Order: sequence, then structure tokens, then C-alpha cells
Amino acid sequence: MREPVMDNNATSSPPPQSLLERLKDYGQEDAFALWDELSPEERELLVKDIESIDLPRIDRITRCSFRSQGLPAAAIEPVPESSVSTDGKLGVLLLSGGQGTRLGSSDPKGCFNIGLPSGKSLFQLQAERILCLQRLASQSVNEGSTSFKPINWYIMTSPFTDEPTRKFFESHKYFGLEPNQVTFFQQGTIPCVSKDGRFIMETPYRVAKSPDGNGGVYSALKYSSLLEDMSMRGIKFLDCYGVDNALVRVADPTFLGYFIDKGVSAAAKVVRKAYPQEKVGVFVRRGKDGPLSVVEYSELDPSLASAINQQTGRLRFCWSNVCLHMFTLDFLNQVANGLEKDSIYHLAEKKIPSVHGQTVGYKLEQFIFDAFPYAPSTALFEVLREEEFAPVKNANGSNFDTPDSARLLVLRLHARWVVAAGGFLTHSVPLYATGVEVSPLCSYAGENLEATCRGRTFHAPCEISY
Ligand code: UD2
Repeated sequence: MREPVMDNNATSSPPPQSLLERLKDYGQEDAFALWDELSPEERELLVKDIESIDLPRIDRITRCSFRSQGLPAAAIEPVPESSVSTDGKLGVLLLSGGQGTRLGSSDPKGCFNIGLPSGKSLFQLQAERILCLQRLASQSVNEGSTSFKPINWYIMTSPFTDEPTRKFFESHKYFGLEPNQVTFFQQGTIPCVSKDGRFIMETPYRVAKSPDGNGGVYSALKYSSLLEDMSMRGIKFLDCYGVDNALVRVADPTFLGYFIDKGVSAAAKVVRKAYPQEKVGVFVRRGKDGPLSVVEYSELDPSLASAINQQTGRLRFCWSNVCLHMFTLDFLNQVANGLEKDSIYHLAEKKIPSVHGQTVGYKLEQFIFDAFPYAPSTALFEVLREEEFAPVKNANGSNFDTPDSARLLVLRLHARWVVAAGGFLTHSVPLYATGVEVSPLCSYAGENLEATCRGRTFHAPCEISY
């Protein structure tokens, strides 16, 4: 228990009345509960912290989200096969505000080295895939008439990842990209609340807050005026993805071609779900002809996750969300308003550090795919898991989605590229446990490897980087 503050003036002066009244309006007066124990400096910090919170907005979000949690979800239907087509002017939007908690690393996940022969981080692999595309595009432009522009990379960070991410890029000289083609911006944070919707106090003079989810990207783009920046740069489409996928095909031309051909506002790549409990969202239709949406793995009833389609013998909900999205810039301009108006956030039950120790409460998050129901038109694009999805979620030693499993997926895919290009592999350990790494500067998706590989033997594991 804290010792009461000795300064008599301090202990007698009450909290600012107008601020206390405003808190009472929203049932949050308890934020001042420990006022008498605070020093003058702590009181000043608490007043500033409360004044930094948009009380009407947070109250609306909390009320709408709590209310929505109780509502029976509209009956969900699997996405009919016909909606998923198996056949593929661009900015890149990277969601990189998450903390690597499950990975056991305090660094931003993009800094993580998954143990490839090159030792490259996820950020470097993604930067070099952009460089490779720029080189391929400039080669094709030389045959054409139009001039070639660099691909703009917008990277969303959070208060946890912003500074270390910027420093990582600066210390690696942007991995060969031009600094002015990389834009960092921060997502918002939101107060954590107790089960009855009251602010949880992290310290006696600070409300506990957490990043507002990867769906925070919409309001972050809107309030940072980056949507205007994209428009000024001539961007019409945004390839949006999660950082923790070692096989992500950043700015995938095939996906862009498919997206433009379909003429939709929002699209996602999907893979077939590997097993019922896989930690992926699934695409569903709400109601018979309802909008396309995603039910996150943490919110899908286990019985529905395991339900089998009797005709196909496959999982009823089999189209997995893998955080690989494409949006038109026009849609991004509209959807931020719709999401803000409805103010429905997901409630993630967590143990939250507070003045009363670990308190069970809620972190409020929006998800990137919450935008899909607001899209006038959508499309799904099936891709092969072994070519495009290698999640890096959990520390090595866990059963799935580890740096080791991701590394093997990369080495196996690239080994297939080398053999297809006429190369040979020797390996001192079983081939299922090794392979070769092809630098993204050599090849984006297995193309242009014949000159390097034909007739040559490579001893796995190694990096092919020229
Ligand atoms: C995400 C997907 C899930 C599935 C899975 C595949 C969401 C909401 N869920 O689950 O459906 O595709 O990945 O691996 O996308 N992030 C932020 N800000 C935040 C929180 C997360 O930028 O406040 C980023 C994070 O850095 C990562 C991505 O969003 O790039 C996914 O983050 P996650 O780890 O929260 O999502 P996960 O793995 O539970």
C-alpha cells in the first residue's frame, strides 16, 4: 500500500472538478480513486493522461463493443467454392505494430532472423522482394515507353515497435531502398477496460492502454493524412500484409493483376485450412447473401471449426485468412469513416498489469479484415500454402508456426526452384530438414534462375545470391 503524500496542500486539493465531472459522465471517475496518494508531479501526469483520452469516442467504442459481444452472431455460412477464384498502379502497406510476445522476442518481429543461411531478417527479405520487383519492372519498362517509379512502402508501427523499427532500417541503410520510398506511421492506442467497462489503471497516474489492433491502420492512415500522400504519389491500389510471414510475396504482380481484372474494392489471398484448430481466421458469409467477412480463430466456435462438409469431406469453413490483402485507395478513404461510426471493436480477454496486480480485463482491437463487410465488392484468390504462407508466431520448440518451421518452408520452396532451373543439390542431412535459400535479389518467385543454376551442384544449406 502506498504511503499517503505528506505535503498538506497536496493532500487537500481535490482533482480538477470539471475533469472529474466529465469522467463521471462516462462512469470513469474511478480513474481518480488514488488521487490522495499521489505527489503533485503524479497528479499532473494523471490529469495530462486523462486529458489525452477522447472520452466520448472511447465510451462509444466500449459501449458498442460490449453490446455487440452479447449479440448472437448472424448465422454464418461457408464461402461457396464459386466465390474463390483459383486463378492474380501499387503501394505496399505493412502491418508491423504487433509485439513478438509469443515469439519470445522484445524486438519488432520484422527484425527477427529465422535462421536462413543468409541470416536475413524478415524486414530484409521483404525489402529485397520489393527491390527485385523494381528491377523486373524497370527491365520491362525499358522495352516500353513509360518511366518507372519506386514502389512506396508504408509501414505501420505501434508505440512498442516504432523506434526500434526506424533504427533497424536506418542502421541497415533501408536494405538498398531509397529512404523516401519508406514511410513509417504509428497506429493508435486505446484504454484497457475491466469486465464492467471501466478504465484499468496501469499506475496510480496512468490509464492502461494497448495498440488498437491491426485494423487500427484505417484510422491511422486517415488521421496521419497518408491517404492524401498516397493519392499524390499516384497510388491506386494497396497490397497490405502482416510482417510475420517468411514467404510473403510483397506487391505481388499476379495478385494485383487478378485484383484489377476482378475490379473489386477489397480482396484477400486464401489458403485451404490445414486443420480445424489452426490459428487463422476463416472467410464466411453472414446470412445467405450477406457480405464477405472473417471470423477470427479466437472467435470461431470450436464445433464450427471442426464441422465437415458432407459432400466434399473437407472442413465446412476451409478458406483461411492469411493476412494477405489488397484494397483500392478509394475504399481505404471510405472504410475508415464506416468503421469509426460503428465503433465495434473485438474484446480480447487478457491479464493486464495494473495498480492491483494482474487484472483480468479487455484489450479492444479492430482487425484488418473488419473492413470486408463495408466493401461494395470483394474477391478471394487461392494460393498455395507452401509457396506463400510461412507464419513466424511462436518460439522454436513450440508445435507450429515457429522460426524453424518457417525457415524449412523457405528452404524447401527454393530447393524446388533450383531443381526446376536445372540445378542439383547435395545434402549431408535429410533433404526434408534442409534446402537452399535463393536471395530475393536473384529471383522473386523462382524466375530467371537457369543461368545461375543449370548444371551446377549446390550443397544444402546455402544461399544463392547472384
Ligand atoms: C493473424 C490474422 C489471422 C491469421 C494469422 C495468420 C488478424 C487480425 N488475424 O492472426 O486471421 O491470418 O495472422 O498468421 O490479422 N499487428 C499490428 N498491430 C496490432 C496487432 C497486430 O500491426 O495492434 C500486426 C502484426 O505485427 C502482424 C499482423 O498484424 O503483422 C498479425 O498480427 P497478430 O499476431 O495480432 O495476428 P495473429 O497471428 O493472431
